Amino acid sequence: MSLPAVERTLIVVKPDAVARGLVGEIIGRFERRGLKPVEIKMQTVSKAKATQFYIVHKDKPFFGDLVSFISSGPSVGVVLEGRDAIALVRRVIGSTKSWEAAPGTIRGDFATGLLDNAIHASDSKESFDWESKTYFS
Ligand code: FUP
Repeated sequence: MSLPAVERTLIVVKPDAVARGLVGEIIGRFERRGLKPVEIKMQTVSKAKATQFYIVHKDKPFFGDLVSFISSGPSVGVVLEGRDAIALVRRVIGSTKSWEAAPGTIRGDFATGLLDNAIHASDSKESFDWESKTYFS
């Protein structure tokens, strides 16, 4: 069986998880799965940057809440590199809906709501390209 290709993806430890002191715990889970952090940045994103970051959701009813939440305090963006990184990271973070996220996933262990779900992760190469360019700008 051939191994999957090496990819890069972006995770953002959201303000709820940063406030609760979970940065090391969350990044550590990816490192222990063999994913390597290759870029890292902590910042409180401006509303303007958050609007660009979440532009794919601009017509959704929860867009304003999403922008306000991600810009409500410090967050930590990390580019992770590894085999099948995009899909692997999505498995490690768990379902978007915190109440459905399986125990043992990051959201299953730490998410407390739909907005305060501890972590964001790119779901495709295209979203990684856009989100990493925006977050690290
Ligand atoms: P995910 O990629 O798992 O973060 O999920 P989505 O891209 O579907 O959603 C992005 C963010 O919007 C999530 F953090 C949760 C939030 N959201 C809502 O607040 N309401 C909804 O109905 C759907 C998503």
